[in-house]
Amino acid sequence: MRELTVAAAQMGPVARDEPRAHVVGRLTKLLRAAHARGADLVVFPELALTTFFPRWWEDDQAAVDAWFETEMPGPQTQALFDEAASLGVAFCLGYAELTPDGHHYNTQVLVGKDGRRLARFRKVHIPGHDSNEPWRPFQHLERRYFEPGPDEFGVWDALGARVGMMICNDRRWPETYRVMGLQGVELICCGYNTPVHYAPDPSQDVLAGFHNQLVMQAGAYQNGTWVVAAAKGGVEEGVDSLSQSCIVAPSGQVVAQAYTQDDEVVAAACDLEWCKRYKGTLFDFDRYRRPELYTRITAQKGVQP
Ligand code: CDT
Repeated sequence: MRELTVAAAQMGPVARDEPRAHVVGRLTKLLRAAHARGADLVVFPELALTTFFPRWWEDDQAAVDAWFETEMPGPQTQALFDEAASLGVAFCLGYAELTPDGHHYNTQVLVGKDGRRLARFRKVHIPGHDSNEPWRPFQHLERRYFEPGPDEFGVWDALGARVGMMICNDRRWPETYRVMGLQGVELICCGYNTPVHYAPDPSQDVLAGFHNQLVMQAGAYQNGTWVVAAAKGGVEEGVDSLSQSCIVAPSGQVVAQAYTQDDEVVAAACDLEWCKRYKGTLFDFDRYRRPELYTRITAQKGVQP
């Protein structure tokens, strides 16, 4: 058995004026709680260091850039890296990244047990809109503030596993899982901020939790992989966001789930060999897939009736 104990470190709301140092203190406390439960790897939410700022239109680019990190670790986050290294815990952290040449990405890093960065992933599917839409009770301006990540979904040999990453909206798309599945992924780390109210179609609001689990359970099962997903949930600056952080087995079963809307750790011992039961049978890609009949998936973007 190859076993990895993983934790989803869910966060409650982060206020607009909450200092980074305070947020890092909360993350460190979660890290310690996860370590006390035997975690080898702790997954933190998307944009974990700040409030979910795409809910506001902001004209002043300097004010926008203040939500971004220019270094990782930087002066504010070094303490988290140091604590993780001293505990010997790996972690996955989501943040807004501003590169030296001026690119803005919604980014997640995988950091090893020695505190060194193992991998970096930039969100591929950027949801929401890019213009001010005052008819909405709040904005979802990810498409204004972030560029889509330029790289395909990678999978890395780390922590004795094949580890992949995705960020929030990526988890809704089957291509995300399959591209990683085709690289033998065994564990996918995901952070998310999901407002419960979906202004373009409020009939979906009541289904937010169902859809969250639906996509991750399907993705895990259809690709024979573990999925660990950490939310930043609760009512943040007046906007209710989904919590329900969870760990999903390759069987598609949810094996752990958060029950609060606050800072909370959920953990599970994941048998990585369990992936083979699915990858080697029903979803033996090499034996059963028909890629010659799927070319439309990469050749075409929208619907062509
Ligand atoms: N952060 C993020 O990607 N949230 C989206 C909200 C979609 S509605 C614009 C999500 O898929 O959960």
